[in-house]
Parts: sequence; structure tokens; C-alpha cells
Amino acid sequence: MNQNPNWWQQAVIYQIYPRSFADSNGDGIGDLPGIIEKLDYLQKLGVDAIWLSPVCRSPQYDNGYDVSDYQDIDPLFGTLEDMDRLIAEAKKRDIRIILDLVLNHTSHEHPWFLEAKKSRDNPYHDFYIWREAKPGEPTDGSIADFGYGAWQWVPEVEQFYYYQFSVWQPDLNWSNPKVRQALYDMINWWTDRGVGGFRLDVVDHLGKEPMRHIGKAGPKLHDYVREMSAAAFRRPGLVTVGEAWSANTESAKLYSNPDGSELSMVFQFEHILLDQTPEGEKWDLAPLPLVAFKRVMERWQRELHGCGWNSLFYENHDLPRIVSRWGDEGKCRVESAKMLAILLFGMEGTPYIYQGQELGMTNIHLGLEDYDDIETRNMIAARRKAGYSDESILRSAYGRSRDNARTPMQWTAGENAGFTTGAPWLPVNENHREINAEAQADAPDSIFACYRALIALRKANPVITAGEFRLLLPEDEDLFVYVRDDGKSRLLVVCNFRGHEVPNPFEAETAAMTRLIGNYDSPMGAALRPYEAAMFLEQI
Ligand code: TEU
Ligand code: CA
Repeated sequence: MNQNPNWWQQAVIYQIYPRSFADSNGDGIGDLPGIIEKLDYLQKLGVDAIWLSPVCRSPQYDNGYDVSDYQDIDPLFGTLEDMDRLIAEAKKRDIRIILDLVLNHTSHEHPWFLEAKKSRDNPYHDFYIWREAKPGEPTDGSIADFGYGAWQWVPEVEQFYYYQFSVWQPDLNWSNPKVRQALYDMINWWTDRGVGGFRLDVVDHLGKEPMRHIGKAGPKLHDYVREMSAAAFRRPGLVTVGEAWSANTESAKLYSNPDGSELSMVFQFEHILLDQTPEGEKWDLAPLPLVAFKRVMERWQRELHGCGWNSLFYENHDLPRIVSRWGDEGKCRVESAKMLAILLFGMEGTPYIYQGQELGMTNIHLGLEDYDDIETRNMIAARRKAGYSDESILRSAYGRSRDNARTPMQWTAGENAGFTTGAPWLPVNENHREINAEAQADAPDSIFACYRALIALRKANPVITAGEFRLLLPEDEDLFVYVRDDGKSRLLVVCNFRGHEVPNPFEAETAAMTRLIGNYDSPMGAALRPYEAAMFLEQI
């Protein structure tokens, strides 16, 4: 195991969505023993840590992002003993386990909430956020992320409780020090059990003050994060990553301050939000504006250099598959998936691979009734009510539904892609016959092999961790080209973002450099081929 306290700056993290990764007992739902069986596969890929989406006890209204017991494993996924075994087996392979901490809200079935709603003088009442009003009175009009109102009436106490996501996810009252202390104790309990780090779900929501209408962050947010860090995160080698949709480069420098006062790194989405229509509705798709994308990536690379740390990602369990989104899921699937990988893995930050991304897994087309995700189902209901056609609703779901990333992992060409011997909880993508781990893990030209090589290259070339970033050809509409430079070596990354040939301004320059990796066998010529990409190195 890398003992450097900042090991995560050289690391690559693999995200597992446990429900969809590997099912060991045939109930159609992935589980912890299933993950243990696949650790050799992950070791072969070369990842340093696994971020597990929530596996704590939960009624699963939001697939575990609604926790009813933070200190137990949901029986769907296994037991605490399975978790101990996973931690130990992963450690044998130099892999750390990162848990997903959902601290903004609990499930409505959490014992704290069951107590809180009994009476106003219950000791847990103040664990949640309440508002005085009579039934039928207008609420503050804010809309929860999943499409419903943000206040819910509880007759027993004649008050509304506040919720940011679904009605089954009441928000915790972070201004109550008892809430904070209970959460810190729980985090330390997990660290004592051997967990190597934490991903903090919606960390930017923790300081909100819903009664004051002052936006999401709130003035106390960074005080809370610093307090939590002092109480629970200053443990040797522990890595922490904060999911923050609202982060900008300024707040990111606080979240990921190199003095360790808050978190190790931030997981922000500015680049991922660029392909929406100008109205900015996530369900309405638009092509990626490449020049704007380059500008955003450049700004994050330059502004955090030396004073913060970013995550590098395209996919997670909330986002569509990148090859379907910004690549070509058809004829150039392999080339475009590799191009996107090469582009991201040359940058500064900690790369994340979401399960199946290393195989070039694609989006799925489900029928309107087959979507499982709560956010998608809410969208379908709202858009039907607003008069959208089924055809247009389906188009949005194909492009953006969170279920695109949640279909079962494609292990083999066989039945149910080798994910389960039972009936999978969400349909397996038909294309598993062609796209699967078995076909790729040993194939030298596979997308898997490309990710594996990129991980090894990051370890072998310090310039990728620490070099300064410089964007070339910022206004070019087709190419994404940049340089990393640490005074000793210079890395050049050239990517053609298009499915057609584009003149190559770097033919002469790259001929003199060492090619570290590329997505075509033969050297780059006068024209870059569709989605052609390569990384070059020279000593200076
Ligand atoms: O997501 C945070 C979040 O803001 C999402 O609602 C996001 O806007 C949406 O998923 C985009 O489609 C986190 C988790 O990653 C997500 O899975 C949870 O549902 C959510 O928090 C609530 O815990
Ligand atoms: Ca199972």
C-alpha cells in the first residue's frame, strides 16, 4: 500500500454501484460477496481504491441514499462481516475501500426521524428541520431536486419537515450540534473498522438555511466541514472527497485546501453541465460545445494547481454513459471511448472510473414503464402532466436517465451478462454479447487495456500528477490539445473530438517525441483519424 499521506494524488479510484456490480446469491441484486469475487479484476485494472455507493441499511427509495441505519449493512448487500471481509480482501490487493456518506438527510425510516415526528418535545425533534404552518397553507415554493415540493406536513406535530430530495429523505438539522456529533462518532466508527476514506454526498448542502431563503451553501458550511474534518478526517492516510454540484474554483480551494483543514478533494460538475440547452434543464439535451468545455477544464486545471485538488470524471451513478454522450456509441465506440480516457487521464487531479466505463458500456433504451430510478419516474410523471409527448419524454430519458449508468455490469456474453443467475433488478443491456469484461480483460486492443495502461502511465510519470497545464489551440472547434510540464519533462496530449478526419498541426512535433499511448496502431499522420488521440513525452 502506498504510504505517502497524499497517496490519493497519484491514485485512480473506481466507483462501484453495488446493486448493479455482481450478484453472488441469485436474487438479482449485486452484493458485497459479489464485489469480493471481482477484486482480482479490479487489481488487474490497477485501481487504488473503490468508492462504494451506499450499502448501509436503507428502505432503498433512492437506492441507499436514504439511510435508516448508518452502522449496519443492508441485508440486500450482505452483513457487517461481509464488509469486514471486503476491507481485508481489498487490502491484500492494495485497494482501499471508500464509503459513501449521506449526511445531508436520512431515510424517513431512520429511528431519529421516527422519534422526531412523535412530538415537538421529543429529544430527536430538533434533529430535523421544521416549519410552522397549517395543512394546505402555501409552502415556501422551493422545489426539491427530485421534482416535488420541499416541505411535508406531519399531523402528529402539526409542522412541516424540510426535504431537499425525495419526501422519503428528510433533511438533517446541521445547526444542531448533537446531530453533527452523532454523525462524527459514526464516521470514526467506520474508520476504526478499517475503511480508507469517504465520499461525502451533497456536501455543499450541509450548511443550507432553508428558512432564510439564502441559497444552498449558507454561511456556516465551511465551518461545519472544518469541524467535521477536525473531528473525524485527520486520520492517517484517510481520503475524503466532497460531492459539490455548486462548487466553483473559489469554493473548491476551500473544500480541498492543501492544509487539510477540510477535505482531500472536491468532486464538481461544471464540465458535466455544459451540454444542456440554454434554459439549463438537465433533461433537454444539446451537443457539447467543445470550446467552452476546453475553457472550463483549463480554468480548473490552472486555478487549483498548487492550491487545491480536483476529481477527474465523466461518469457516475447519476450520469449517462460518456461514450453515448460525448463519443460515438456506434461505429467508433472503441476509438471514442479511448480518446475520452486519454484526454482525461493526462490531467491533474484524481481520476475516477465508474463501473463499466472501462469497457465502454453504453446507455440503455428502456420503455417508459421500465425506468426504476426515482428521479426519472418523477420526471416522467411531471412531463406527462405538463403535456409532453411520450416520444419526447423517452428521448430525455434515453439521454439523461440515471438508469443509463445503473444497468448491470457486463461481465460475459452469456445469460444476464454473468451479473446474476436470477432475474436482474434492472434490465441488462442487450449489447453485453459484444461489450463485456470477459472479452476485454486480456485483449491488448480493448478499452479495458487502454484504461489499464493509462493507470500505469500515471504512476510511472510524475509530470501527470504535478506538471503545469497549458491548453493549446483554445479556439479550435475539433481538437482538444494540451501540455503538462514539470520542468523535467513535457507531456503532450492530442485528441480529435470528431468522427471525421481533421488536419493534424502536430505531425512534425510529435514525430520527435515518445508516444506513450494512442488509440490507433500506426503513428499520427498529416490528418488525425476519427477520434484519434495520443499522449507523447519528451525530456527537457
Ligand atoms: O446526488 C446529488 C444531486 O444533486 C443529484 O440529485 C443530481 O442532481 C441528480 O442525480 C442528477 O441527475 C447525490 C447522489 O449522488 C444521488 O444519487 C442521490 O440521489 C442524491 O445525492 C440524494 O442523496
Ligand atoms: Ca444478491
